[in-house]
Amino acid sequence: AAPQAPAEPAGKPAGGLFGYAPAPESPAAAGDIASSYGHFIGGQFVDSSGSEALKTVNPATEQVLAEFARGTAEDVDRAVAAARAAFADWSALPGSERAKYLFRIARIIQERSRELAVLESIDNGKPIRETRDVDLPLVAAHFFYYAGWADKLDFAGYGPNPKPLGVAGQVIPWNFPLLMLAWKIAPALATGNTVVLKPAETTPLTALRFAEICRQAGLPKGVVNIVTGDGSTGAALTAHPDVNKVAFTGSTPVGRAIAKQVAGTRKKLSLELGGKAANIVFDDAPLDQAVEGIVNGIFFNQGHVCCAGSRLLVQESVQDELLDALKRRMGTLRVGDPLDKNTDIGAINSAEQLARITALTDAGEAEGAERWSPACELPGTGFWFRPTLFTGVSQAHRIAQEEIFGPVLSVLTFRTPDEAVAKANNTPYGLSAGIWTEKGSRILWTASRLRAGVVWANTFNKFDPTSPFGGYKESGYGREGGRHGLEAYLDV
Ligand code: TAP
Repeated sequence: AAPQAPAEPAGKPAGGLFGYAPAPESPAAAGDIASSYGHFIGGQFVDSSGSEALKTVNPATEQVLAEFARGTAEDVDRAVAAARAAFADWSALPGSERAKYLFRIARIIQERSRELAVLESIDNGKPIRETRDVDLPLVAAHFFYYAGWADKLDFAGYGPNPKPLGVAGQVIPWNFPLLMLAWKIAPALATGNTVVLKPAETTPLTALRFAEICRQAGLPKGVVNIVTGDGSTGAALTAHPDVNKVAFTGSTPVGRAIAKQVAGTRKKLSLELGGKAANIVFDDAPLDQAVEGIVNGIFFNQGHVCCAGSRLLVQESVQDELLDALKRRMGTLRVGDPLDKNTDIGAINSAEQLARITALTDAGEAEGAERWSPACELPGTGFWFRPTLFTGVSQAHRIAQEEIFGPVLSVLTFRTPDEAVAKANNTPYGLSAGIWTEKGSRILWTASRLRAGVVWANTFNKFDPTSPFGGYKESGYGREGGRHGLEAYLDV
């Protein structure tokens, strides 16, 4: 049955900013994608001031899914003005009232999770098993979690009555489109900010569907605005003089450009950038369990994961045993149709990303590392890459230093724990790491020496909205998630 629009929130003032009625239409079915989309500004879908349209394709079939507007500086200006106009009333609402909207959004996401999971898989290429069991539950959990904070900000540790910043300009990547949106929008709204968000060029559809959910939830106009486009649209947003807060997730080069742009302004900035995580396997680790963690660490979401365990550091004495088991397990991975529930590895998100992965793996071979992949079948059309591992990798190799952002694992070895730590820390990044060992003391010893924002022990790629996430070094600064995630949106 189609979920019903929820009742109006209690205590809602009539008319004005709050006079917006929930959209009457029933939620579209999963496959119901419009042929073209405008922006979502001031609570309505509007045409762009420009005439340029971009296309989003299904990376598993290369078919065009929809056209969408390439946001101009004028579009961004309109969206920021709408967010500014909404800010006074939204920030003045009691936290308990803002929480009701967030709880409502979270519930609608749960109700529409199948539709959203399918849409995300079609637009991004990721397996439906992941969108259904990982992305969507985490998206809803994030809204539920920050809804809980909205009326407790006085107790968040930032003193009494902490103030929102104003209008947040948020730019997100394509690897977890809806989850990155949730990481950005939920804490911003809970703390009383209003938002203009730009989704990535290759994955705009779930953000646009989220705009419908904002209408269904009766969210006041202008509190959330979505402007689609490319890098120029993102740059217009982060450069806009009436934006108070810039939140960016994406590549380190773009993050660096934004940091320069924001320097000397009064904007508060948080950056979640790239990574090159080490997954460290000690000789006492339960190897079967470690193999599962390594596979999850690098092949989850096609390796399009900033915190992917893309470097395996294995203790020399167990290298042969571990690699034999890992290769056997990689041989069972199924690459193919993202909508097939048995698929382990879906499509690479774009032709450009496939070209980047191909170039870096070619460099790995040229530099002398040994490449191995199981002989799995790949579909004829679409963008695909076999799960791949490289042995004989040295620390100076590009595949040991640069983020590949694909299903490619670089294997290095170590003899002592000190050597493991030194090698793990020997990259410009510092986002995450994994440790596999039976010894609790070794977990603590190693974790305290790793320059990584997140360290997993005997697991990998585990996320929870209560837990802060973010990097050291060139992986960025600021934290998202948990109580720490509030700070990015408060004047503390
Ligand atoms: P980017 O090229 O950096 O793009 C990220 C977003 O920024 C996109 O929406 C992009 O628009 C936009 N953008 C591009 N140029 C811009 C500019 N000059 N000013 C403002 N915005 C601009 O990264 P990507 O290729 O989408 O994502 C992959 C990278 O993101 C990887 O390096 C990955 O590690 C990192 N990442 C990090 C995290 C965390 S949590 N640390 C999470 C996910 C991804 P277009 O899409 O139109 O180019």
